[in-house]
Amino acid sequence: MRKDMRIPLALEVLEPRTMLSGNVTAAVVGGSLVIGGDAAANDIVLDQSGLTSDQVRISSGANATSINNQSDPIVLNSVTGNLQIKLLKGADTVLLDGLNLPGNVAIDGGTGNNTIALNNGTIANNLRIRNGDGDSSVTVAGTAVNNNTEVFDGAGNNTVSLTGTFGNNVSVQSKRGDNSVTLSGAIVSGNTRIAYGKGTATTAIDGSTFGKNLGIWSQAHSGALTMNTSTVNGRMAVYNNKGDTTTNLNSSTIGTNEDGNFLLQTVLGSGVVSISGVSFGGNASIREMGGVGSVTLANSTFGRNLTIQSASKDAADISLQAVEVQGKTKIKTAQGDDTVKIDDSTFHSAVQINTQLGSDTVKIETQGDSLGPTTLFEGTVQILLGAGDDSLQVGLSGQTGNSAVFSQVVLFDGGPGTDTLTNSDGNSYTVAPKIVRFE
Ligand SMILES: [Ca+2]
Ligand SMILES: [Ca+2]
Repeated sequence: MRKDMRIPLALEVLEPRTMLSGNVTAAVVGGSLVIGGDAAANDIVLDQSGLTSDQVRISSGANATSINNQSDPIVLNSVTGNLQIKLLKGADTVLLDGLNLPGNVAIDGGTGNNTIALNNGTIANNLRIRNGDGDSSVTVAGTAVNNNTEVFDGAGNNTVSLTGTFGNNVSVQSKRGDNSVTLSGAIVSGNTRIAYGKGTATTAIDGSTFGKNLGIWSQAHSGALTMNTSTVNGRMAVYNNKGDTTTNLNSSTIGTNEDGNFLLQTVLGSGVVSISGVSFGGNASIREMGGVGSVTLANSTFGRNLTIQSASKDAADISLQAVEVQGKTKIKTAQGDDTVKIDDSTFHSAVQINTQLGSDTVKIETQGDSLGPTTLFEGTVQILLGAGDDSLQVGLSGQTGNSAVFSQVVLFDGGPGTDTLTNSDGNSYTVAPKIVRFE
């Protein structure tokens, strides 16, 4: 209550007012600041405004919470070690506002719908945040953590947002629920690991740099991964075990050298993958094991091999537009009426397209600009259409922009079934193509 408010006498007799949001105890023990909450929804703010570097002020947040059984803020001295906060049950709120701390920070919100935020501070060692079951939110903004950062959420619908500098590894783990993790303007020096339990998983990465590897695991979920204008120096792996997922990677670098492999694997459920303006340093592999799959690659470069594999019995729709692959390219689909389209691309090594069962359609240079770039195959090419009534079209008659150049041995094999080949006049073959099993 503000002091300038006129308080009716009838209310004044309630003073000292009952603290609806409980009490926290705070003490410095052996240089470490130890804060403990109770079963109520505690709400505290820690800051150092106007204090010396080893002092910390603890105040109540908006929901009046007493500290050491008093309503006024308290200042504790000689904080030279760690900070430990345990708030137990209740929808607890804690804000670390501009704190510069010399040791480890561990915050345990306990169960309940907790809100934990760190704003513009420095943590000299590790940061560990834990929430029990409940719908919790964790926000780390403009903060530098010099060592490892770990966030663990229990069951519930949780959000985690990380912005700042993370000096070593980052791990974000959640149990069952609809969870979202956002890294925006984050600079991580070590490995980054994001792991979801069952439920919906939403990962948004924007303007971030990962010094080593980035791994995103989902036990069973449907969800979305979006990555924009970010760099992964090491390897990147995404595993989606169940549910329908979408993956959008844009204007990013994955693997700054040839060891920086990329793997995206969808086990059950449909996978919709869209990659645009991405540079892959190492091998890139996209594997879809179940459900309808769609893979669209545009304006991207691949430093080593590119593998796209659909093992699903449903149709796969694969499109490559203006991609450049240094290593081998392998596209393999299973049952279902699959479609593979390639335009305006350059393949410096061998290409194999194997569509196996189903009435499949392969279209090379059929939908680009009529005067635009051609597709260059500098290595051997094998297009194997497998069983089913398949169709292969290469180029559009009379359009220089829709034609392909083949520099090595070429095999077009229609496989069993009634297959059709349209091989336009504008295509260029160094060696006459071997054409088998087209009717
Ligand atoms: Ca509590
Ligand atoms: Ca709690």
